[in-house]
Amino acid sequence: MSRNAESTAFRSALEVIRAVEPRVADAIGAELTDQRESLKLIASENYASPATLLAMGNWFSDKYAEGTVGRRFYAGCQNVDTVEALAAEHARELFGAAHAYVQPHSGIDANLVAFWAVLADRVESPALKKAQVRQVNDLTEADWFALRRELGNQRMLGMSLDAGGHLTHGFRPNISGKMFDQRSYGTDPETGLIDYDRVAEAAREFKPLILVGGYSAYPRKVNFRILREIADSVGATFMVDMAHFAGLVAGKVFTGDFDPVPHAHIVTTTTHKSLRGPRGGMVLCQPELADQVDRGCPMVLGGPLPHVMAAKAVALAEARRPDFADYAQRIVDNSQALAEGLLRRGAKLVTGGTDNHLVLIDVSGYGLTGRQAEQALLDSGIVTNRNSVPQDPNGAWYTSGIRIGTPALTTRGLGTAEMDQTAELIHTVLTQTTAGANADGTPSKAKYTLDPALADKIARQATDLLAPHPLYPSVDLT
Ligand code: DSN
Repeated sequence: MSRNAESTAFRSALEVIRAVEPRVADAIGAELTDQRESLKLIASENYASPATLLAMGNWFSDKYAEGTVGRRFYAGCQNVDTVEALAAEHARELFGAAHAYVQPHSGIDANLVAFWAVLADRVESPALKKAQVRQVNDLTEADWFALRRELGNQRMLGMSLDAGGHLTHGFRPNISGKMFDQRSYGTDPETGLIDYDRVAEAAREFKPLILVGGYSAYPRKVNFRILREIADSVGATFMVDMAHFAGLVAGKVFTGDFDPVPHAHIVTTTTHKSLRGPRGGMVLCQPELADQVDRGCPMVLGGPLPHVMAAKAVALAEARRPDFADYAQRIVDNSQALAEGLLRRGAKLVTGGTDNHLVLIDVSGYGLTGRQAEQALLDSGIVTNRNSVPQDPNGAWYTSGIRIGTPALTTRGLGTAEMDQTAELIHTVLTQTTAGANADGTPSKAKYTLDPALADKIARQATDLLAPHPLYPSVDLT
C-alpha cells in the first residue's frame, strides 16, 4: 500500500466521523499527535500497523458470532469464520502450536478461558463421567452442589505480583485469587531471580492443580522446561501467560527452554504488546484441551469481536514475515542498552539488568516512590508506568519501581545509541526530583518537586530524540 493510500484511508475515515461527532474525530487526531510526540516506554504498549488498525474499523463489528468456526449460535457467520480461521492458522504456524483460540478480548479474558478449560478438563469432566451423565444439567442437585464446591476449591501456584507476576495469577483482589486456593512463588531476595528449587519445594508442599509461569514485570528469561518438570512432578497442569514476551517468542529470540509453547499444556497471551497487533487476547494449547478452550465463548467470554479477529489475522501475518525476527531482536538489544545506560549512571535495577523487553528501576535508590517518579517523568515528556518491586514497602498503588520497555520505541526505529540518550534523560529527571511532604510534615508518597524549566528542557530533548523517527510516517492527516 502506498503512503498516499494510508493517508487517504485515515483522512476519509476522520471526515466521515467528523460529520457525526466532530469531538470524536478531534480526539482521534489528538491521540495521534500525542503518541507522535511522547517518548513511550510503557512495556506493554506498541504501535500496530496501519493495516492492522484499518482491519478493525468496519462492519465486522456488527456481527454476533458466539461459538467457534463452523459451529455458531448465529446464522450468517461465513465471513467471520474466514477471518477467525485465518487468525488461528497464522497463530498456530507462528508459534508452532497445536491449537489456537483467537477470541479472547484481553489477556485477563484469555487467562479466564484457560483456567476454566483446565477446571472443565480436570474437575468437571471426571465428575460427569463418575455420575455417568453427559452434561452438568443432567446432574442431581446433590452432585451439582458437590461439583460446584470442588470447582471452587482448586489450587493454583503462580508468581507473586510484587515479584513480577500478573494480578490474574492469583492476586487476591482479582477474580483469580478468589476462584482458587492460591499460593505464590517469589524471587530470590538477593538476586531477584526465580529460584526453581524454591518453586519445586512450594509445588511439592502445595500440590497445585495449575502451575502458572509468565510475568508482567520480570526482566529475565524463564526456563519453561524446568517449570514443566516441576508441574509434572506434582501432577499439575502447566500454564504460561506470555502476554508480555509473545513477540520475543514469535521472533525466535526466546527458543528452546525459553519458548513456552512446546513445554506448557496451555499458553495465553495478549496480541498488542511485543506482538504488535490489535488490543486483544489469545489461547494456544495442546490437543487434549482444545475442545474445552473452544467453549470460551459463551461460557466465559461475551460475543467475539470479529473486527478484532480480522486485525489479529493481519498482525499475525505480519509477525510471520522474516523482518519480525529482526524487530524482536532489536527490542532486546535496545532494552539491554537502556539497562546498561542506567546502570552506568548509577541506577538500581531489579535483577541488575534484563534479558527481555523490559527494565525495572528500583526508584527508592533516588529517594522516590514509583508514583513520584512516574509523574516527574511524565512532566518531562517520558511516559512510563510505576510498578511494584519484590517485597515492595510501598504496596501496589504507590510502589517503589518504574517499569520501562522498548517494544514501542523499537517500532519507531530508535536504536541502542538513542537508548543511551534515553537513559540519560531518565536519570537526570530522577536525580533532580525531590520527594515532598504532607501538610503535617510526614513524607508524602505522591508529592514531589521538579523544576518546571528542567522538565520542559528534558521534554524538548525527548522530542528531538524522536524527530528522526516519525511515528506512522505514511499517515499524513493534514
Ligand atoms: N496492563 C498490562 C501490563 O501493563 O502489563 C497487563 O495487565
